[in-house]
This record gives sequence, C-alpha cells and structure tokens, in this order.
Amino acid sequence: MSTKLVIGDFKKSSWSLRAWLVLVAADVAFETLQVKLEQDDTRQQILRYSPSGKVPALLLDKVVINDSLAICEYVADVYPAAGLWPQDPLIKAQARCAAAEMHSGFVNLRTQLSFGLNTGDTPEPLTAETQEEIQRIFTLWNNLREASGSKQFLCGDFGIVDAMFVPVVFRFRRYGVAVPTELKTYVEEVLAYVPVQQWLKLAVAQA
Ligand SMILES: N[C@@H](CCC(=O)N[C@@H](CS)C(=O)NCC(=O)O)C(=O)O
Repeated sequence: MSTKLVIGDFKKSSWSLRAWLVLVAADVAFETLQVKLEQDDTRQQILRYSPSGKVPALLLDKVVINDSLAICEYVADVYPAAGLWPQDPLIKAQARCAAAEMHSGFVNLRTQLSFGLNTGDTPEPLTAETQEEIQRIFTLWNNLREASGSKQFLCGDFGIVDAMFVPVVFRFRRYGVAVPTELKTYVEEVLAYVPVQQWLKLAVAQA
C-alpha cells in the first residue's frame, strides 16, 4: 500500500512534526510530501491532498486521514508491535487523556509561546492563563512518569503521548521556560531522541 504523509514546513508545522515522529518511531515506510505554509496558495495546495485544508494528512490508497491524532491512532492500530501506547489499560487511558488534552487544549500556551525550533526568544509577559497551562503540563508529565515508573519518556519507550508534547518541549526551549528539576531529564531525552534530531536536521537543510 502506498503511504504518503503531507506535512508543512519543518520549522513551522508542529502538528506535522507529531504525526511524522509517530510514523518514524513505528518504522513505517512512507513518502513525505511538503506544502509551504503561509503562502498565498497554501490553502489551495493543501486542499489538493487534505479536504480539511490542514496538514498533516496521511494519504493511503483509498483513504485520507487528515488529523494528527487520528494518524497516530491509525499507526498504533496497524503497527501494534511499535508499542505506541502503554500496555497497561489504566496507564494507557491516562496517556490518551494527556494526548487528547494536548490535541484540543492549551490554547493560551499555543498562542503566547508560538512553535519554533529556534532558541533565545523572549515572550511577552506570560498571562496567568498561560502560566496555569504550563503548570498543568508539568503535572501531566509528572503524573504519567509516576504512574508508569518511567525514568525515560512519559510511559517508557517513546510513544504517541510523547509525540504530542514534543512541540511543547520546543516551545519551552525557544522561550527559556524553566522546567522543574525532576522533568529536566525528560526534556533532555526528547531533544536527544534520534527522530527529533532528524527533524531538526531536515529543518536546517531546508533553510
Ligand atoms: N487538529 C489538526 C490541526 C492541524 C493544523 O492546524 N495544521 C496547521 C499546520 S501546523 C495547518 O494546516 N494550517 C493551515 C495553514 O497554515 O494554512 C491536527 O491535529 O492535525
């Protein structure tokens, strides 16, 4: 079966990064098609592939999956050996809640601390809502690591819940958001994860 992932620019598209990481983590053979964002014809270009006008979109022979979390779930279903969700049903449920909360929420954080792979930017003073969301993310990360006993990623090996939060790690890195001591190793693991490094290299090469 032909498997193509339509993504946006490496430097701009946080939702593309999530889906791409999951496909790479599961060792799926896929082709990447890229659409340049923020151009006059971006919408038209995306609509050639994705009926929602958004990327990422996974193009299979007869079906288009045009949402990052749905792509991740599809990959988890088709490649169960990749262990993209924790085995334990209760930990899996908590990981799913955290991934869903990321997918549908943290609007203040996403607006005030925009996605980027660069470092050293100073944000506008963070609003109380944004600060609350940052604390909520730390709580989610700590709870998952505690529930799973993981000293590495949130629930052991890299999975969908980690992919969902990789762009948050980049946002914290970009704006120098202080991460609690007990979560520093998690952030380091994410930034050192080979597919994350691969994406960074692709971004540099595209410049
Ligand atoms: N809920 C969607 C959101 C996708 C999304 O907002 N993608 C952005 C790029 S990161 C996009 O396609 N924007 C269209 C544009 O810039 O014209 C998902 O999870 O895939």
